[in-house]
Amino acid sequence: MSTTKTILITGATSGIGKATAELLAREGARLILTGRRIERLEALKKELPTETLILKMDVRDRESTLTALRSLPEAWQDIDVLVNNAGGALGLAMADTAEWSDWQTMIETNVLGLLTLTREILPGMKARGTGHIVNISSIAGTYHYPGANVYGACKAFVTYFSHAMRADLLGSPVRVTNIEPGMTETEFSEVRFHGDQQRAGAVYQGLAPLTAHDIAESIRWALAQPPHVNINRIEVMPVMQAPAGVAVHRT
Ligand code: NDP
Ligand code: 8X3
Repeated sequence: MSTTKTILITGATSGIGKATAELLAREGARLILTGRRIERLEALKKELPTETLILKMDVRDRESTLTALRSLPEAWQDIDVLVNNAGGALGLAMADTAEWSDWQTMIETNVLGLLTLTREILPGMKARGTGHIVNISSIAGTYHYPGANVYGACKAFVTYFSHAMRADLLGSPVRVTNIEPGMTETEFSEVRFHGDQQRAGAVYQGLAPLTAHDIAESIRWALAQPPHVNINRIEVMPVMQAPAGVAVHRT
């Protein structure tokens, strides 16, 4: 990867976003790291061996997100790579009992937040004739499981939108990659279960889940391809997880 690439990663305060920042920093990229927990970004910036700019950003807040992006110093405005990673699940309740606020937050973060960043940054990439957008979707966007209703639908949106952008961008050198991880041990489950660490820990017991670094490595590989190659999608699961068919209820 060229050492001159400027890469913006949303949700770099933990998990996949943080691991991606750490990996790409070692490759020499200049990083713009965003998230709500600015103190974590400040600590991460100190550890990274590369030029790094941090931005406090809540992707649900479109106005302040746009203001932050438009206030970037001139030398940081030409973003070569956007990693739309900020997101997550809230709750695992069935559709008849799920919390409305959880649904709303998931849509605002995983769908609208990703659209805000993309719509703002993509025109510059297209005008400059260079760029790569990496969207972090999920296997939940392809394979249903009970309680993933709106989370899975958000990720199905991300997967569809990634492929639709490829169609829109045909004829432009701008690339789009959709990453679809399975179970990855991060703060994901702690967030999903509203801070219940015991319930979150149980998700990863008795199996070897993916690590955030595993997914960062997929992102790094997709970015490292020569300019004529577009990796459309990467679906990754732990060996100990598999799509296991259609369920039947018997009386
Ligand atoms: P983490 O909870 O560890 O990280 C989530 C990141 O998203 C944090 O940096 C968080 O930052 C950021 N974020 C959440 N909400 C907002 C917001 N409103 N504004 C800005 N940033 C936000 O989970 P993961 O690393 O696992 O999740 C990263 C992505 O990977 C998500 O899109 C998730 O859906 C996806 N994914 C995860 C899988 C897994 O099993 N872990 C599998 C498949 C996909 P902060 O709270 O500081 O704002
Ligand atoms: C997270 C992956 O399998 O927990 O998107 O839904 S899974």
